[in-house]
Amino acid sequence: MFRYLGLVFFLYASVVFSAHHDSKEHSSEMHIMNAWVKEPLPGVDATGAYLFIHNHGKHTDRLVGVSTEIASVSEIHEMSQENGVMKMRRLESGITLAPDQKVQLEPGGIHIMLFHLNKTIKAGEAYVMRLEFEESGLLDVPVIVKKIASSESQNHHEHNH
Ligand SMILES: [Cu+2]
Repeated sequence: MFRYLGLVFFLYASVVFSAHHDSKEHSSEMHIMNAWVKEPLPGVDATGAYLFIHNHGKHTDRLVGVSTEIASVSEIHEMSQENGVMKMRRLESGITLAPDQKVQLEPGGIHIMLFHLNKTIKAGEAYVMRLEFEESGLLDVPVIVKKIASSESQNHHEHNH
């Protein structure tokens, strides 16, 4: 009887261990924090999404795509200053993260652009954003809608598409 219980425990423990181990081999190598979406300005059918990514894995990985339930098109963009003018361009090859590399997506820097919003989104709401990594695969993360100061949002809006 004790042997039997021991065997059951062993099987249970190995299932838990392998599930944990399995997830560590995949998406949990990527730590995503503070994902948020800027509440769109009235009448604007696009907005930005931001997050912090830390590659905890031993391999270089790449964020190659993003999708959300709130917009039909999501693109990875970068803003940079060229001759005193803020320019926005699409990062066609995504964001590469070496082992232990951290990348902060933020207003005025690298961001995710959401186009063709399919619903009205308001500050305080939460949605799901799906990140696609070349190695780690798909990772769903919660994103919170936040309002930011109008000067900042206008800054991004002026250089909108
Ligand atoms: Cu953009």
